[in-house]
Formats: sequence, structure tokens, C-alpha cells
Amino acid sequence: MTEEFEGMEQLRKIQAGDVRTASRLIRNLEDELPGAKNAIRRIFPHTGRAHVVGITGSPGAGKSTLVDALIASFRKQEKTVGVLAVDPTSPFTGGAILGDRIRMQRHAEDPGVFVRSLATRGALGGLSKAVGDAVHVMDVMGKDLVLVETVGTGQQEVEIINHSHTVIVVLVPGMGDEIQAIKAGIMEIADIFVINKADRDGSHQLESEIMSMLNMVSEFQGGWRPPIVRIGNCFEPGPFGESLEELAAVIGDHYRRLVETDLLGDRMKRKTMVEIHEALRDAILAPILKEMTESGEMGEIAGRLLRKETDPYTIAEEVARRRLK
Ligand SMILES: Nc1nc2c(ncn2[C@@H]2O[C@H](COP(=O)(O)OP(=O)(O)O)[C@@H](O)[C@H]2O)c(=O)[nH]1
Ligand SMILES: [Mg+2]
Repeated sequence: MTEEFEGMEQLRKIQAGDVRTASRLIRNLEDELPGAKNAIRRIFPHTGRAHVVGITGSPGAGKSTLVDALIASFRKQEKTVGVLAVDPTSPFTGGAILGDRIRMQRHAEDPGVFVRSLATRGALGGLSKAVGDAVHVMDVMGKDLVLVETVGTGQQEVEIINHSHTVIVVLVPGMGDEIQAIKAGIMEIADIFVINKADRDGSHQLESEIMSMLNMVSEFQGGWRPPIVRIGNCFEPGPFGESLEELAAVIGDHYRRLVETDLLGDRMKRKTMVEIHEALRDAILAPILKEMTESGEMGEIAGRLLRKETDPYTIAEEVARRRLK
């Protein structure tokens, strides 16, 4: 009864936009505390209002600088903004995220802006799950937009970005970024390309590379051909500001297109599929792995594999037969 009451209180506070309650819940989700899962059960029915925008690109591509500027443009339109900065790539990124916090500090006093960061990799798929759940929290807080900034280099990052309705891929001339993004399958899910630091050499070549890649696509979902937005030097406020307004407008256009063509439902489904996968992994695979590790079975299997006494597929079938029937 009291737990139920506390849960309802927590939901009410989050819906009222209470920063402390929301922050605590996000931290508990990141730490995978059991009570946090119950909180998600309670808030889930109230989600689905926010426009979730993922921003991905290599470290140093200028994503946080863009996010900071986007917050300002959306605030001018009187929209409220949640920001989730995710950096799973390195144990040393605490500093970078701290830097982001300081940079975004100018928005700290603004009750219409809520910025959090997530960094721990945690268990299997844990980070992507924490991101999905933190997005739900910001959604229920009533944020009109939730911006998710993440480094785009691997499979896990693609999962993170699939929590978004609109995906922005940030590329920088001369970094060989596009090759990495292609490998990770990020180009396919881009809705908007940003060529950042477009004042640099090679920006036109990068643009024509993206164009020729897009020219190979025979049909775009909802007739949306991902636009390419060039953004100049952030230290030249005039042109930078203008290109930022353009980016903010394109983000709005994409959302309207999603709604008009009913593609929003598809994106929500994509997001839901990721969440189901994560929840199943959590409920089925994670406990099996944990038990096998703790019992020493995993070590034994590794030994058998190294001695070539068996192979991973045979092992997987054996485990499935034993545990899933
Ligand atoms: N020259 C130049 N530097 C930039 C620009 N945008 C960002 N930077 C710098 O690039 C570095 C990384 O930017 P940051 O936004 O943290 O990139 P992130 O790692 O993608 O989030 C910072 O030192 C920024 O000041 C730009 O347009 N031109
Ligand atoms: Mg950053």
C-alpha cells in the first residue's frame, strides 16, 4: 500500500516536471535498481508525447556544441527540451561529459531545460535500456523535445539511436567518419545529415559522397530524402546561428512528415522492438549468463572451446535445450 502510494507520488512529481525526482529515477535506472523497473511500469502508459531526436557522430564531431545551440533555438520557439548525453565509448569520458555540463550550464537555470548524462556500460545491453527508460522519464516530464546525444561507432550505438524518431548523423570533413558510420549501419538510419565544421577543406567532397550514396536509394520512406545541412564554424556566431535555425526547422519538418505519413507509428514500433529485445535479454539471457558465470560453467565452456572439443553453436543449443524447455 505505501509502496503503491510512493509510486503514485513519484509519477505525479515527474509529471509535474520535478527535477530531483526525475534525476533520482534516471540514476536508479542506470544502476539497474529493481524499484526503478517498477517506476517504468507506472510511467509507461503516460509516454509517447515527446519528439525524440537522436544525434550521433564521432567523438569531437561537435555534437554537444550543436545540442547546446539547438536547445537555444527550441527555447526561442517556447518548446521545452530534455537532453540525454550518452557516452559509452571510454572510461575516460567523465571529463568530456563534465565539459558538456559546464557548456550547457547557461541553460541550467531554465526550468524548460533538463540535461542528464549516462555513461556506464553496465550489463548486456544495459546502456541502451537505460537510455530508452531515461527518454521515457523526460517524455513524462512533459518535455516537447528529447535530444539524445551519442557516439556513433558500433552496434550498441545503433540500438541507442533506434530509441529516436528523428536521427541526425553529424559528419566532419576529412575525418573518414562516413566509412565508420557505414560500417556501423548508421547511414541507413539517418533522417538528416549534418556536415559540421563545413568551413573546413573537403566539405564539398563529403557532401557529394553523401549525395551519391543517397542517389543509390530507390525509394525513401514517406518520400523523405534525408536533407544535408551544412553548419559552419561555431565561433562565427552569425552564420552558425543561421544554419542552426535551418537545422531546427528541418527537425520540425521531419516530425511533421512522420505525423502526416503515419511513419511516426513505424518509428514508435522500431523503438518498441528495441525495448522488447532489451527486456527479453534482461529477463531471459542475462540470468542464464549470470548463473553460468557464477557456477563456473562459463569458464569450463571456454576451456572446452579453446581445446576445440566443441563449438559455440553446439554449446548454445545445449544451453537452450536445458534452460528454455
Ligand atoms: N573549429 C571548430 N571547432 C568546433 C566546432 N564545433 C565544435 N568545435 C570544437 O570541437 C570540440 C568538440 O566539440 P563537442 O561539441 O564537444 O563534440 P562532441 O564530442 O561531438 O560532442 C570542442 O573543442 C569544440 O569547441 C566548429 O564548428 N568549428
Ligand atoms: Mg559530446
